[in-house]
Amino acid sequence: MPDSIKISSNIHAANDIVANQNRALFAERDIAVLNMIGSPGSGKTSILERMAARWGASLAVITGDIQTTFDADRLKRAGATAIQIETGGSCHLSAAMVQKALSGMNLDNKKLLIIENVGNLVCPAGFDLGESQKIAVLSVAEGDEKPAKYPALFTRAAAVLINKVDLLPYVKFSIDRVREDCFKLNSRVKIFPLSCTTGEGFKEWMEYCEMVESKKVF
Ligand SMILES: Nc1nc2c(ncn2[C@@H]2O[C@H](COP(=O)(O)OP(=O)(O)O)[C@@H](O)[C@H]2O)c(=O)[nH]1
Ligand SMILES: [Mg+2]
Repeated sequence: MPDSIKISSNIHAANDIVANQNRALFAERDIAVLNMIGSPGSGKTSILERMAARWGASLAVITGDIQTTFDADRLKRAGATAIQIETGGSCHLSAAMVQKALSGMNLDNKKLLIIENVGNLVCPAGFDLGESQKIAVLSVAEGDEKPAKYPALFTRAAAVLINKVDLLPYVKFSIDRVREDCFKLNSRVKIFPLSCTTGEGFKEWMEYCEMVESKKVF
């Protein structure tokens, strides 16, 4: 048992070294970076497509999946600058994977980079990629008890995007409960109810991104 604890702490220590190199690169290039984490199907790519419609190629995205380039293809079609990481099985992105992707990405004239992590509420929360902030995405169809059940992500997330609010008439989900549970874990968290279908909430969410970009919120 002690051996497995040691291996895990070595993995995190090795990851942290590369995450700090990524962070130094982002600071040098004056680019804000959000690490977007949520379940498969919560709407991460759909949110980014709406953002791409506004910011076009100045929005840079690194998107992670086990396999396929579907998401990067979608985001390029939506106008963003996008690159895909296929992890081949890993349930989260590591700082080294992001570093490798960055070597193939032109960051000139980019102010905001979003890393769409592999769909998973658990593992990605434990790996620093060098980001400015972690952003959690939770859709209303997943259930309002998820922040209480999966606190690692919701403790670390600077903002929680509650997506698919257009489905609220059809599912049992309390935004107030999510708000309360998230505040218990992190009293500074910002909550953004969103719908990619109707566009609800995007004005506020994109204003927040602009504040992160201009370093008005950390
Ligand atoms: N009703 C509704 N469906 C959504 C919304 N956002 C995404 N979807 C749908 O949810 C599914 C998964 O979306 P996707 O962006 O691929 O999720 P990801 O796996 O988190 O990247 C797709 O069928 C989307 O069309 C939303 O706000 N409302
Ligand atoms: Mg996706």
